[in-house]
Amino acid sequence: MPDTLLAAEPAPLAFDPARAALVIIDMQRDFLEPGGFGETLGNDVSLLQAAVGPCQRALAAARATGMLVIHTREGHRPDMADAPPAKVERGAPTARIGCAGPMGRILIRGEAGHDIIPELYPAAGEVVLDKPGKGAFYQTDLELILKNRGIDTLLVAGVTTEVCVHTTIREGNDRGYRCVALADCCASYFPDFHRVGLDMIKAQGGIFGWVSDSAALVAALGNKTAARSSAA
Ligand code: C5J
Repeated sequence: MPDTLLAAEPAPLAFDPARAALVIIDMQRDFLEPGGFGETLGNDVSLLQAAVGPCQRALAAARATGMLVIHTREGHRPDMADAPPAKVERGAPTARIGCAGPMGRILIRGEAGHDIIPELYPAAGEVVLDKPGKGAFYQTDLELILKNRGIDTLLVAGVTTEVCVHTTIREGNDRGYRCVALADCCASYFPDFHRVGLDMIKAQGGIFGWVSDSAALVAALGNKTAARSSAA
């Protein structure tokens, strides 16, 4: 039974923390630090820093309840067999996916830039999900992991709001999950896209999800310490 009320738009959402997962999308050095994929595309990567502190607070609250935590990483196999040419051929020819950069080969698994930023580093036992595309469900075992854990609600954080966060929420919504974007835990290289991206989710009565934030999540989970382990 959902026993926890999350302040959200367009309406509060009742959910069961034991059946929810915090999904942190692509908080990787390649997107947040200079010299990575984000910067090679001409972006000001400092704009994404705004999401780090709120993500830390949401992550601490989720960990304290024993909630399932999933960290995703966008990237490709070193042989790039899983990288569609249509994706690779964009951007400056010397700074494309697979090219050498200051943090290793850009957006390639195992390279320094592909790793998650130290501030949000996964704890032992948390799921780290490598994905070749923008959506976390595409060509991954995410749906199987969620099914095996009885998850029905996704609390989604990370970068960027209008690309991988949006795609994942759209994919999750179509698969029947209640998807909540945690607004201050998400960020974009384009502040307007961030704002409008969140508006799109919650418009039309929540056409493909809800929008909440880290403070509301912390408040909702306030006294739910180790909900999952005590429910077991
Ligand atoms: C992008 C992402 N923006 N994680 N990836 O290419 O949003």
